[in-house]
Amino acid sequence: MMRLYYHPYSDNARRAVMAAPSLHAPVELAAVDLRAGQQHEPEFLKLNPNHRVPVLVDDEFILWESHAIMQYLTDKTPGQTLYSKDIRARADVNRWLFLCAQHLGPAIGILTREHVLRHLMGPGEADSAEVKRGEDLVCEFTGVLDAHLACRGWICQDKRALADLAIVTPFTGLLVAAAPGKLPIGGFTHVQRWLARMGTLDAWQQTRVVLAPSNPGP
Ligand SMILES: N[C@@H](CCC(=O)N[C@@H](CS)C(=O)NCC(=O)O)C(=O)O
Repeated sequence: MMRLYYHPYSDNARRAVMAAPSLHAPVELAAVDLRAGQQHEPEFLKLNPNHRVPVLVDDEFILWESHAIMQYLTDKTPGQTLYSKDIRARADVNRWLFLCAQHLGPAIGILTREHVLRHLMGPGEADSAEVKRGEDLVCEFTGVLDAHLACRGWICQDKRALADLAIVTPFTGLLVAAAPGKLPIGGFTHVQRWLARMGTLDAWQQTRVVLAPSNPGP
């Protein structure tokens, strides 16, 4: 049984967590208490010196970085259909994974920090220049995705792939749960249609971020 360290409110962890049931992979979840700083404890730093979740442990093999974990889990799963062996189809998935890791995820991350994390952990009010920068970047990359989805039901080759699981998590994560209306993507109708479709997946339902009123967040 592999072990996946995560936090329930982490969008980055969620894409790896979602991959596991999508693949029926034998993975047990282990929560890391980020608010208590457990990610800085020596035992955890041995797993990931970057003090971040997710981390996958498969016997003596330790893997951090969420997109790499998704790729590893799919490569380990016989007969899976989320990550093609054909080099061009695989490169197509990779392109969207890198867009997510390098551009889209960090852009949404700016707004998560300004609208959610600042209120929880300080230093308080959102910085309007940062909000504007985050919104511009989110709109730029979401616009590219929206145009791409205009004639497709899924991101890659019109079948569900790792790219869909990777990209949906920041779009539907902590920012949306804790600060509704702060993600400026309402006008992107093709992305909205794709998000609605993603919302019907069991893996998405099972890993949905639900913030209880008594629990203010991460
Ligand atoms: N690029 C990394 C990002 C991981 C990441 O930033 N995780 C956050 C939670 S969303 C974390 O563990 N933060 C704790 C910290 O920075 O100390 C990945 O995709 O796995």
